[in-house]
Amino acid sequence: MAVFELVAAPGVDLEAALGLAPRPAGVMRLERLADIDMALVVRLSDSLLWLMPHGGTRIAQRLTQWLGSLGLQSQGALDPQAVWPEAESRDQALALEALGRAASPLAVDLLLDQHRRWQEHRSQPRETMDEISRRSRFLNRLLVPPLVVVVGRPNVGKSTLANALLGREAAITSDVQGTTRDYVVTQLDLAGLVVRWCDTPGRRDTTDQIEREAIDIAGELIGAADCLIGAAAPGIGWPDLPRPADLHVQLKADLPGGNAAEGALRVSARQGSGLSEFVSAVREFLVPRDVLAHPGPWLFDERLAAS
Ligand SMILES: Nc1nc2c(ncn2[C@@H]2O[C@H](COP(=O)(O)OP(=O)(O)O)[C@@H](O)[C@H]2O)c(=O)[nH]1
Ligand SMILES: [Mg+2]
Repeated sequence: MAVFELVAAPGVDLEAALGLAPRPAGVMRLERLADIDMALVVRLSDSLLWLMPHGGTRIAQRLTQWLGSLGLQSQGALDPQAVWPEAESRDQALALEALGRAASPLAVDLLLDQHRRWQEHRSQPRETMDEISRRSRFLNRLLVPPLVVVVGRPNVGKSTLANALLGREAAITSDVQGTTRDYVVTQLDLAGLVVRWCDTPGRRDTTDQIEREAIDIAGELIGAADCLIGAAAPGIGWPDLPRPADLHVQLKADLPGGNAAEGALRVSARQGSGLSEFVSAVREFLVPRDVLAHPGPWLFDERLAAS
């Protein structure tokens, strides 16, 4: 799924420009964008808005056109060598540009090495462009933060987990089931990999309008997730999901009675146990270590393939 990251110039109200109602930071909503597509929309800060449209490449192109017609310029429209005249090559100029928008600290050293790697590849290819492309799909997650969605029944400990990873009280935790009604999205640094972390509210069967919308968002999110995590806890079973979870985590591991499913990680967010193993597992799923360590070039920008 495409992600549009919109950065506002000072004084620009992005939501107003897009014809959307203002929303609190971090709260995800499902919106219709100019009759083009439905999209998950979340504002991360005063100047940062993410659009995650449902549709594929064609829809993404139409959205890009629409955003252009609103005066919102795409970064890819600029000539990198004009912006980075000190770059030794076009590859290096592209790398410097990517460096400016890379979300993850892990991207820095890799990007700085790309000029050399592409030079090597262009003089003596060791891999096909398809192979490079396949690895790059993982590495591109260092530029645009991948979407991690945690799903579990109410009270399983999802928000407490998010808070423990974040190290501050961003999400709301409560003993009362269903009190966290909103989908809360935050950027989280998982040992060098920055992700969009989505804390889902507890799902309940109800005809209530807000709950209905929440359930629609859940469907979109589960489809869009780069990493879907199913959560259970002692006395609280696994959630029913429309597709298998990528990872399973047993929360509240400090409490007795958890029947750890095979391969499930065990975490106590309250005591902090199992957190670093959990972070490693999510990171490994999204950007495997062998991909990070591979010496070949990274197709971090489609324009590299053309030159
Ligand atoms: N013993 C224990 N309790 C926890 C742990 N994590 C969360 N809880 C408690 O479980 C309850 C529900 O947690 P919450 O994070 O709001 O669950 P959510 O509904 O899945 O978001 C709260 O009272 C938390 O304090 C844990 O690791 N150990
Ligand atoms: Mg919660």
